[in-house]
Amino acid sequence: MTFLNVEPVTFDHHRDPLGIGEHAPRLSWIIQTDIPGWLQQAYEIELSDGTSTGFVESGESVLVPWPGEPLGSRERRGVRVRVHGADGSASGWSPWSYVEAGLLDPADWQARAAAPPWDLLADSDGPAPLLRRDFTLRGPVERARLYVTAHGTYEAEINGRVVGDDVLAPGWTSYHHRLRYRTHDVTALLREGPNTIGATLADGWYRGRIGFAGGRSGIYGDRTSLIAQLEITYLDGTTDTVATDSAWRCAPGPVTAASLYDGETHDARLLPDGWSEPGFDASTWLPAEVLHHDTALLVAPTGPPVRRTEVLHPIGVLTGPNGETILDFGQNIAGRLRIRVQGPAGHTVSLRHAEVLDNGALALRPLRHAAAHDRYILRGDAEPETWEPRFTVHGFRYAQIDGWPGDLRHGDVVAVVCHTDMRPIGDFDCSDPLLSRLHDNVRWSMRGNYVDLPTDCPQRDERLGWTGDIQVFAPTASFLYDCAGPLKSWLADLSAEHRRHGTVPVFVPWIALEPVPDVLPTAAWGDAAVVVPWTLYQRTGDLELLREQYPSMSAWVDQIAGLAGESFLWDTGPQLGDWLDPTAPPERPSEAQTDPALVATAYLVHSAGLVAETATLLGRTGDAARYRELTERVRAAFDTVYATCDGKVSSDSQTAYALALRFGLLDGAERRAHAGERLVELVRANGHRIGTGFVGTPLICDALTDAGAVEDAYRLLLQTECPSWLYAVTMGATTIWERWDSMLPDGTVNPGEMTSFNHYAFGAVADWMHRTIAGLAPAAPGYRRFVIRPRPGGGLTHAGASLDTPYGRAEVSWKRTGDQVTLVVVLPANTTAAVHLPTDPDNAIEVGAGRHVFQCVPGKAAL
Ligand code: RAM
Repeated sequence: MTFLNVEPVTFDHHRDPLGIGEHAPRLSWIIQTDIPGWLQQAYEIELSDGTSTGFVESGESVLVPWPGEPLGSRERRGVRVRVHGADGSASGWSPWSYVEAGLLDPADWQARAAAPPWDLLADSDGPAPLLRRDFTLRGPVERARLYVTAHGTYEAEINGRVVGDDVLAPGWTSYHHRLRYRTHDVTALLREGPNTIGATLADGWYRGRIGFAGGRSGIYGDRTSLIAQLEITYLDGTTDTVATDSAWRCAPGPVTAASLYDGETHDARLLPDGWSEPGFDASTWLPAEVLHHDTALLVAPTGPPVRRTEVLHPIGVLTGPNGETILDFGQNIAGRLRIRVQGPAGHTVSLRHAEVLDNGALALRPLRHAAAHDRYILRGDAEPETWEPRFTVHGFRYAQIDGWPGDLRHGDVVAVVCHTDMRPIGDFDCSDPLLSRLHDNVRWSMRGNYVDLPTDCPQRDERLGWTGDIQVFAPTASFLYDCAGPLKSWLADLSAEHRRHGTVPVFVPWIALEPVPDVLPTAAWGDAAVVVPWTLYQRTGDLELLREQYPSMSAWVDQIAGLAGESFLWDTGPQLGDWLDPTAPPERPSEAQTDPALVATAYLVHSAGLVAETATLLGRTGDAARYRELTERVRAAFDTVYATCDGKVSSDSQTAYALALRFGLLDGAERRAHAGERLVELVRANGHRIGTGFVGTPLICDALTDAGAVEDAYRLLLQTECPSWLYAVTMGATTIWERWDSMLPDGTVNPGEMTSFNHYAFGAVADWMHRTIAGLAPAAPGYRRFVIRPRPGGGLTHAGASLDTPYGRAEVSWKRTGDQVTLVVVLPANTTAAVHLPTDPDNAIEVGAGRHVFQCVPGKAAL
């Protein structure tokens, strides 16, 4: 008996399709079957409103256009699907899945921006006031939705219960252009009769201090406000709306200071008992002031919110040089502590955070102007009090606990990991424990650097959406997590900032900070405008995303082509270059070995080529021809100016060759071969230690592999001496470091003022591990087709990767026994693959869905 089932339909890139912003979300489904080589021939979609497509002859099962009437605001619809196979097989209906639209029209919003009066605020990062309102429900409720956001960060409550499990809502978008709201199903929190809704409101990114070099406060506004609209539908079909307005009342709450960087102070004695429940006396509370807000800026989320995703217990209790109690959580994370404490009223417990220790004490210098210091002032209850800060987040592994009353017991202090709750989809594992740990570290750096947006680091006074970092890391990010939804939102911000500033800022959302007050085009950073959407298209098959980003993608290339002018070389203006290559002086990270103009011109070729391909896909033939010509001209200029006739490239550095080879910048097979040989020579001469910065690092292992030197790529990757990927692992790293030597071999912290222990950029090599060590790579957008080409080496005895692709789960693993390699490939339904056996990498075997086992013996055909 075979089986053929369709999993519940999913909508666009939503993890939870409640309150979506699309009128016509695209539909995807995964087919589970044991029929080998199964391919879809036709599908039928049925909507709960009776719409049916009938059988549509089509193999598409990913991001299929919405087949019915567009959704209206608040509208909910069920969807199910069944499929026919090319072999005549037929599935039953999938279970129903439901999608519900949010408020799609700015006119749907009645909520005003309710602002606590000045008296309740400090300059910035001070108290987080409470807002509340009582209301009465006329009868039993059928359904209720809370549409909510804020200028600031908020936590909402209804009848004494916290609404949802979002952390740091509404997250950070480019608030000048877009402010995300959330839709919560709050039906179960309401009851007939008296009810209360309330919220705690902190400054967050909107009004709090953000940015390096002292940062700035009040960047988006000097007043925080809550924007909330509770819509109730009664069983009898009538409705009521309770929205923020001047009827809301405000008072100080227990949070007396809240800063994203500096931490939170919570005085539990100040919590008004029952403040978000009916019957509370709020007569002394001050009326909220109603401020203008632009409802056109409100957007629904495209991905999941930040949540608490894991709890870690300390693995050790250490004593610092002055007798301090320091907890070691064994893992560098973004998050905060949760404490359970009992003691006298008014007693303060202090919590400080750091990523590493310096001479046994917390290393606070790398945090720069981020105090990362939380304080809890006890209420003095008879029962233990539990507290976790709500309006801050820290990057840490160690925490110093001061003022703990009594003995600290197991379970009293735990670390709560917080980040965007993306679905983990990809994994890698191999026989080398250091390499497996490196991969874990990459994943942890992704987790630590996705607190609502892709950041550079989670701990110091920075945490900005640096474009270059995600540009190099996007292929790895999109393998480890389903981050298409979150990145789609960030790219919408990128486009908005791009339009506003006339170029792509080096970080998005852009905030003007000394010493980079101006928005200047910067190679490899601004190229995120092109590379990130292109990468997501490759990994998800989302062509609409390319269409949305196309104006920004093409405008970026047009601008740079303009700067390059007649010479077709981008050799003007300041650049970050091959940032943090290991030879750059600690205080001057852009002074790399590789000429920044060479990097910039190489990236122009790369981006112009990707825009040409995008234009072709979008049917813009005129643009496609123009960008192809531009690509060729810049490439030719690069080749003439930066390469000799025998394939030697200027700067003569690992990065220069990696760029020239991977971006296809050199004419002639022989010259390319010479360039490859020179790269291998350089890598060997450097004792297989890494010589690249942000730009070269994601490319070098591929460049070596292409040059026929896969063993050199392995030796580079498996190197443990500084600088190398595994050096940090041997030094006990649990995340990827910003610098190759963030910690020096003697265990001291790098003297550079910019030294983070959680930066994902150098972790970009994980993409090579997935595609080349394990051999799992897309050959068509969305992994509709795979290229399986594992390259066993480096003394590994086994390796493997798995990925939940848009079509379902794919797995590749190999195991070496003597000179024989067993390769196992599992492909999801409706996909095909070209499998290149390690013993015969130049030829491909065609396979389809199902499990395939190959015994590869050198010199023999596969079994
Ligand atoms: C640092 C950031 C980031 C990098 C920029 C250029 O401040 O941490 O990683 O992209 O500089």
